[in-house]
Amino acid sequence: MAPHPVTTKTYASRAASHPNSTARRLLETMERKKTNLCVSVDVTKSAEILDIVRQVAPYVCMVKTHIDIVEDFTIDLAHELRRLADELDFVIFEDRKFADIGNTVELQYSSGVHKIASWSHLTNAHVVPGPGIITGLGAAGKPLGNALILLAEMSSAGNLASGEYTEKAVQMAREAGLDWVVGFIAMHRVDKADDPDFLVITPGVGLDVRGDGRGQQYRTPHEVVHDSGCDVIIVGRGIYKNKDAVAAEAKRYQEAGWKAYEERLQRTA
Ligand code: S5P
Repeated sequence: MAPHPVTTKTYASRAASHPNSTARRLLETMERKKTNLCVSVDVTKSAEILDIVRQVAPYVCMVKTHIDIVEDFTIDLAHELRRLADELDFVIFEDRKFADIGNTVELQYSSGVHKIASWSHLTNAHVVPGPGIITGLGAAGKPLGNALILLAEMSSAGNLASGEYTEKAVQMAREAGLDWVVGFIAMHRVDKADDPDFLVITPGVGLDVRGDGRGQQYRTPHEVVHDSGCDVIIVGRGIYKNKDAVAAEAKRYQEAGWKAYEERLQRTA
């Protein structure tokens, strides 16, 4: 079977023709820093988040947050993350997984204590509510140059995002337009050969273990990027669980992810 056409292209060439400024920035950063690694900083104290971000920054294209787990959150944390994103050259992805009607998600995205739209370049949404969730979030995020990805698949055992559900998620992205919905959380290339240039961003990545005892399922960067054709690997605990090796682990995943990308290009050249 011929490889998916997107997997034969460089990140740089995809950046050049992308209509969304956040996707363009992400793809340009990937090429410039030679990394398809997104670190998921799932810790609960602001100082620890900022410490991990500073340590992993040289090796990442993107930092992913769960801002609602931060116990000492103030908006200063968000402003500092945004400042670091510019200084240390990465994109911010708030993994909020919105899942309500359009009017509610617009408020959750723009307002409350977190004001996510004001500092997070990228966020994501479940498609359970239907396309209204995409337009609701777009009302707040599009004017700011942000981007949205949809959860078309999940990494956890027994999840319901498969088959027709996944196909409908992809169809909703097509209908929304690439200037706002730039891709998916998915485990493989869920888009078709003639689709616009969607990003497939993939969690459940680990080099040392295959699971976490709570349903998470890990695959290696090679399986994810080379075999499944995904674009960005998300790694959380694999990088920050050993506090003394955060930078070293980030470098290890960066190198593994980039090698898998280079091998994918060679295979299809
Ligand atoms: O299907 C999913 C979607 C996401 S965004 N499975 C996931 O694990 N995630 C997120 O990726 C999850 O919320 C967590 O922040 C990260 C994986 O973390 P790790 O420690 O298991 O690498």
